[in-house]
Amino acid sequence: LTRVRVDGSELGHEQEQTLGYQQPDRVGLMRVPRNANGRDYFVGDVQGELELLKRLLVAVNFDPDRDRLFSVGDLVDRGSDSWGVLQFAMSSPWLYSVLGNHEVMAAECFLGRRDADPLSDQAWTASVPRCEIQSAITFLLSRPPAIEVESASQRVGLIHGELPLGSSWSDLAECRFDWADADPKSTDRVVGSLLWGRQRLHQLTSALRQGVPIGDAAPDPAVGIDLIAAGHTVLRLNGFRPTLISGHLWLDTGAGNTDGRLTMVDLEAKTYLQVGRNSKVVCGRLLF
Ligand SMILES: [Mn+2]
Repeated sequence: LTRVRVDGSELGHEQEQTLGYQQPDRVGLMRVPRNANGRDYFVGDVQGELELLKRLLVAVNFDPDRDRLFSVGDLVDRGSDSWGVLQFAMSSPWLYSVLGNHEVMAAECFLGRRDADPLSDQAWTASVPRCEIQSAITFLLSRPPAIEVESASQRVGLIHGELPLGSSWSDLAECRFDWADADPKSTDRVVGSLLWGRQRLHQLTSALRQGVPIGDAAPDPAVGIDLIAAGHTVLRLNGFRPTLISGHLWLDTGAGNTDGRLTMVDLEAKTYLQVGRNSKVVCGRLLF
C-alpha cells in the first residue's frame, strides 16, 4: 500500500518512520467530574465551521475560566476552516472532544495512509505547515472514543456514532481505540459502532417508513446511562430540534453543509442554540 503526498513523493509505512510522525498510545473511556463552578455545553459535529462555533459561544457568553464544551467529534472536514477549528481545539483546555471518524481520516491523511477524500473534503490537511503535523496527529488520535460526564442531575455519555445495539454504557469501561479498529470493516464491534455506527438510526428510518410516529422519546434505560450525546448522522426531524431517540441525543444537524446548522445544548437548562451559515442564532427548549 503506497500513498502519494502532495509533494508527489510516495509514502509507505516505513517512510512514516523517516518523517517521524507517530500515533499516540491507545485511548479508552475518559471520566470527567462535575463542573462545580460553571456551565457545560454539548456541541454537535462542527465539521470545520469555526465561525459558527464562535458565534454560539459568544451567544451564551461562554466563560473559558468556568464553563466547558463537550464535542461529539468530527471537529474537522467538510467546512471552510478545519485547520482553524483544530488549532482552536488544541489551544482550548476547556474543550473536551471524543474521537470521530473524521478525526481518524484526517490523521490518516497526515500519516500518508489515505488520500484526501473529495466527498469528505480532507484537502485542508495538505496545507497544514509541516512543523505542525505531529501535534495535529497527536491531538486527533488522542481523543478518547467515549467520555462520561457528571452533571448536577445526571450522568451523560459522549460518543460520536452510537452505542452498539444490545450494549450497555458499562461495557465501554474496557473499550480501547487502536489504529486497526478505525477501519469500518473492523472486527471490533464496539469501537466500530462508536466511530461509524448508524444501526439505531436505520431502525428509526424503517419505523418511520412503517408510519410509526417519532416524537421526543423518553430516556432509554437499556443504554445504561441517563443520556448519550452523539453525532455522526445528520438529523433534521422536528424542524432541526435536537431529538432523543434510543437513549441518544442526536446533535449533528449538518453544520458542514451549506443548508445545515451547528447545534449546541445546555442539558441542565434544557435549552439549545443553533446557527447556520446564512442564519442568525436561534434558541429553543429541549422537550425531554
Ligand atoms: Mn461522523
